[in-house]
Order: sequence, then structure tokens, then C-alpha cells
Amino acid sequence: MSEAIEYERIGDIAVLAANNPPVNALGVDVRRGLLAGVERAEAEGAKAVLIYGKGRTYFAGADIREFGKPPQDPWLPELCARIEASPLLVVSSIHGTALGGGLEVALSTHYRIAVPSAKVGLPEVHLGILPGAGGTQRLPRVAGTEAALDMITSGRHVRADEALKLGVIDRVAEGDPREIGLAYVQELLDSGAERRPVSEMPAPAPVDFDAVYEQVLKKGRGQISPATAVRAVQAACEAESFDAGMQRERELFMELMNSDQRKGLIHAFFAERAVGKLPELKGVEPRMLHQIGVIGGGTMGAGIATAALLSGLQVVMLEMSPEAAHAAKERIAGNLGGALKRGKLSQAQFDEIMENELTLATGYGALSNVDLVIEAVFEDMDVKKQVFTQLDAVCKQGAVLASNTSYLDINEIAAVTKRPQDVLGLHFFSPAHVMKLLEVVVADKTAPEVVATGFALGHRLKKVCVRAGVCDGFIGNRILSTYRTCADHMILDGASPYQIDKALTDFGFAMGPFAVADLAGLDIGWAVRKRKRAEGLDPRARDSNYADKLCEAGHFGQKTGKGYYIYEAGKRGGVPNPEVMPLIEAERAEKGITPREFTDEEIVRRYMASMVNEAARVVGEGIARRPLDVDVTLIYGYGFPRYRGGPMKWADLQGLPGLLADIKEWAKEDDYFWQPAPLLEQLVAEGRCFDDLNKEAS
Ligand code: TC6
Repeated sequence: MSEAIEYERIGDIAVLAANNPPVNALGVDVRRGLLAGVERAEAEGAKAVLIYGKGRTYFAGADIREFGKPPQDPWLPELCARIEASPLLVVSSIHGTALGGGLEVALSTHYRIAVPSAKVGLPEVHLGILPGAGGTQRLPRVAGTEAALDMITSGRHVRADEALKLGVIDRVAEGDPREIGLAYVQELLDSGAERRPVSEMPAPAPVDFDAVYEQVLKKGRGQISPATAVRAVQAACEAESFDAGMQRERELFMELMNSDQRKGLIHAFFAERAVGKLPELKGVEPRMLHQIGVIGGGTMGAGIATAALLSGLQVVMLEMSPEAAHAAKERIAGNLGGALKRGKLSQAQFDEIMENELTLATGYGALSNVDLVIEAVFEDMDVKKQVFTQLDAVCKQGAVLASNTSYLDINEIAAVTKRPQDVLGLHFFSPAHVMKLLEVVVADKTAPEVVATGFALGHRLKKVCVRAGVCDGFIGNRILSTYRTCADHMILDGASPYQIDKALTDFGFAMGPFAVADLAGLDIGWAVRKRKRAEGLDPRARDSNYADKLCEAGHFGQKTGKGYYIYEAGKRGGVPNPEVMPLIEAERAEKGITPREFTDEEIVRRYMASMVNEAARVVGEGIARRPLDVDVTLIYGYGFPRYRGGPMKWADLQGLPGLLADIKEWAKEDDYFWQPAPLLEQLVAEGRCFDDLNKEAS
């Protein structure tokens, strides 16, 4: 017997307990153990088999680490078929999460019981594949076509009570999974219950699959797995037999398994889990956090305060005047109201937070007892320095002092205090109670436990935390400023903001860079450009001024109703602003540029190459620890399509030599902007890729 499956005999019942921590993934040992367990139960003359998981969960799915490697017998679909075909009565007892292959095993058993807290789902589409062990054939037979389509294309986790209503499970009971399972099996045996193979149930009723396919394809923004899964469910309804449906599922599964999207999504899955693991923080205890301070109650500060309050922290919000404090309170109440509406918060919790957990203040003295303070004031070095001087004077010893600056030098800010070891950057993304990314910016003197505290706060606020070093813009905004510059160069040379936005949303970005600029506020980029010009641009850098003209006319994007696009109240998205192209054309004329045509393909290639090249610098300089830290930053903070795995994974899949060759070619027209990053050149010379660096660092 494999150690991953423990075998026990209780009277007529053979009990197979999965013991493959942490999530009982269905790796080869587990599959072999299950097969051997069923065979042994049959050989020993048991009447029934109970399958459950030890530890925190039933099977949470196939072992994702095996994907892309040569398959090892038994394969999951065959194992499921074998379990279902057993002449014994086979029952699953589910707790934790029965996901993917886990739910497919459960569906191949004849009955299913679950504890109330259990969740089931087929989330394979999020990994770029589809349920490939009969899930697309069995789920519609038990839950109906529409419910199956919903679960499979969304990948959502369904709670036990809903799963019971859908017929995915047969009973919900409180208790230990082994005990409730044994009692249920005994009850089924006593009542003479028959085996109930799902494959023998009638084929489910068809729906308008072409319409569903189109709808799902559109929603996927270029992601193919959900739409492909629709075709597999279609086969459950239309194939001439269960086996023929399985055959179709297999073909579609293999198509997806071999796709770059599968590689990208699985990279994203593991990258997201790897970012929070920093070797230098192993064994470092974070400082305790009960109460935090937030300075500045604008959109950003109010968002940070909201996230903190929702995580159970007490918040002192500091503003400059009672009126501003009142406005901050209104913003926070509005944000929490959204959580209330979505059922994430009860009315009683809302009232408790607003009355007892949130304190408004207008004097720094109110921050004397906070454990951590985050300033979210105006993005100006002098203002930040004044704030930190005050904080140094009033905050208790050991308090963590954080800046939410998006670009500025944390070392310079820390230097105005007598405790630079307690200072770090916590760069949230707006709206901070919604956006999942947090850059934890580590300055030269930041103490390890202060970094650990930054991560601990981020995790408590349910953020994906990425460690960043100090530079202009850290990881995300530094790379953004380069690819945005690339877009501006293409504009000067002949592309339009609308063509660029369209090419990039077709590539899979949630929004194009110009729509993003409108959303963020054009004044932000304007301020950065002014600062950089004041610091002195390199004479070889191409500068452009058409965007400044929009700002000078008072057009700051969505907040003023006009930017690259015009926004009408009540309408989603905007329409191109007719004032923009004349500004661009005037600048081209002024600079003597004859505009040329760009294909969408060239736009994407240049934009992505500039992103990857800057990202390679960011990694080479140690600003990002590994390429995967860049990938996670761009996916969670900048709308990069997850199914492409992030820019570094995208580059690996494209091939670094070709990308470097393009960069060198473009350097012939602009050898300042298109200087190849040393790390990129080095990797190409050594025949390696970015993922090799990830592996070396893990
Ligand atoms: C499938 O089943 C296809 C079938 C068709 C076959 C023909 N494999 O997320 P956590 C690791 S596709 C390997 O931090 P949580 C994870 O990397 C699969 N490893 O915990 C981490 O390792 P680390 C369908 C896995 O409590 C550790 O377990 N299933 C797998 O926040 C803990 O994970 C899914 O897509 C796996 N399947 O969340 C489910 N799952 O400690 C994917 C997890 O070394 N998993 N690990 O970093 C999840 O959604 C979540 O892990 C969770 C637990 C909800 C199960």
C-alpha cells in the first residue's frame, strides 16, 4: 500500500484515508494508493469503500506540479473509471475543499457526504485547462447542464449547502469526516442502497452551446480554457455515449494542456505563492499590530483605512482639518457600505467599526500609541519629510513608519528620522481596499522584523505582497513608466492612443495604457514628468508634450470627465476625445515627424519588449528579487493578463533571443531608449531564460 493512502477495515467497510499534506493533491502515490485500496477491498470481500482525506481537506485536486511532465500510471481519468466500476458501494466523505480532480474522484464514487464548511468546485479553467477526469461529463449528469456550465466556466468554489441543492453531494452532516462517512456508508448498506455510477445516468439536456461559447469567450478576454470547457460539456449532452463524451473531453483537455496559456496560468499560481516567501525572513517574527494610523484621508488613505478596518485592526485617521476628517470618514463609510451591500459585513459590524474602531484626529499626538502608521499624503518629497519628522517626534519606540509613496526615495525619507530601521514603503494600489497588490519597499536600513511586519500587515489585509527595493517607481511604476514611454514614442511616430489601447486589450490587458491613465488621473503622470524634467532628462531621451497640453486645459481623465476619452455620467467607459489627435498631430508637425502605420502586432511587440527589457533591469539590479516577483506585480497591479503568466513568463515563452534581436534592431532608430538590459543579454548568451533564475532562487 502507498503511504499516501492509509487502509483500514471496519467490519464490511474498507476505509481509504488520504494522507498527502498539505492539500492531499492527487499525485502519483495517492492515485496508486487509491487504486490499490479499491482492489484490496474487493479482494478482501468488503461490501463498501469509504474515501476521505486526513488533515485539512479532501483531495484539493490533481498535483499541479506533475503537469507538463511525462504521465505516470494510473492516470486520473482511468482511476476514476475504475473507482466508479467497482462492484462495491463507494462513498466519499468531504471536508475542506474537493476541487478539480478531487471533485472528479468524488463524482466517480457512488454517494457523497460533506461537512457544512466543505466547498466543491472545478477550478481547472483558472489553470488554463478543463476538468479532464470526467468532470465535464459527470457534473452535468448530476447537476444539470446549466449549473455545470456555470461551475466549470467560472471555476467558482460552491459551498456545501448549494452543492446539496444542485445534487453534487447527497447529504450534509456536522462532524468528523471519517465518523460521518462511516455512519453514512453503514446507513446505505443497511438500507440496501444500490451502487449509483454517474456514467450510467442519462445524458443531460442540451442548451444553446454556440451562444454560451461566444458569451464565455468574450468574458474570458482572450483566455481560451473556459470557452473550450463549454465544448466538453456539449459533448456530455450530444455524444453518442458516455465513453464518446470522455474521448472528446480528453482531446480538448490535451489541447489546453499543451497551450502556452496553461503554462502561464500555472506559473502564476506558483509565483503568487512564492512571492511571500523570503529566505531572509525565515524565523523573523513580525511586530504585533493592534492599532494603525493612516495619514491623509483621500481616496488612497481611505482605502487603506477601509482594508485595515475590515481586517479587524483599529485605525486612527489623521487629517488636516475637521472638515477633511469628516470627508475621510464619509469615504470610509462609503467603502464599508459597499462591503455591507455585498454581504461581507453585517450592519452590526459596520456600526461597531464606525463607532469604536475608527478614530478621527487632526493632531499628530493621536498617533503616539499606534503600532504602525502609513502616510498617504501628497506625493512631494518635502511634504513627506515634514510628515516623517513629526512621526519621529510623536510615535512610540518600535512603531513601524511607512510611506505609501509610489515613486519617491524611501532612504531619503527615512533619513529625516532617528529610526531609519523602522521605516519602509508600503505601496498600495488604488482603490486600496479592492486592489490585491502591495509592494513592500525595503530601504537600506529597514530592519528585517519591520519588513516581516509589512508582509504580515499585507497578508492580514488579504494582499499579495511583493518585496521591492528602492528606486524611482519601485518594481511596478518603474516598469510602467518605461512601457508608457514606449507607447508615447509610438504615438509620436504614427499610432493613436485608441489603436494602442485596442491592441493591448486584444492582447488581454484589462485596459489599455491611455484608458488607465484617464482612470488614475492625468495629473499624476504630469507631476512625474515635471519632476523628471526638473531633475534633468538625458539629452538623448525623446520627450513628448501632447499629454501636458491636455492637463494644462484642465483635462485630468475620468475625474474631470475628459482625458484621452470623454466620459458621460452613467455610461461605462468613454469615447475618444476629438481634441486629442490634433494635439498629437501638432506635436508631430513641430518635431518634423512624418507619421507611419503601425500594425497591432508591432504595437504589442514593442510595448512588451520595452516592458520586459526594463523588468530585466529591475531584476538585474535586485529591485525585484526574482523574475516571478515582476510577474506577480504586473498581474495584480497593472491588469496584465494572468493567462500569459506575467511579462517575464511571456518573454520566456516567446524566446529571449528573438526579443533581444528586436530590441537591437529598434536600437538602430533610438539607441538610448532601446539599450538592451545587461541581464537579458547575459541570459541569451548563456542560453538560459528568466524561469531559470526563479528556480535558482527557490
Ligand atoms: C486538476 O485537478 C486537474 C485534473 C485533471 C486531471 C486529468 N497541487 O494555496 P495554499 C500547494 S487541476 C500541488 O497556500 P490555502 C501550494 O502550492 C487542480 N500543490 O493554501 C502550497 O504549497 P507551498 C485543481 C498544491 O489553504 C500549499 O499546497 N485544483 C495544489 O490558502 C498550500 O496551498 C485546484 O486548482 C495542487 N493542486 O488554499 C486547487 N494545491 O506551501 C488549487 C495547493 O509549498 N489549490 N498546493 O507554497 C487551491 O486553490 C488552494 O491551494 C486551496 C488551499 C484552496 C486548496
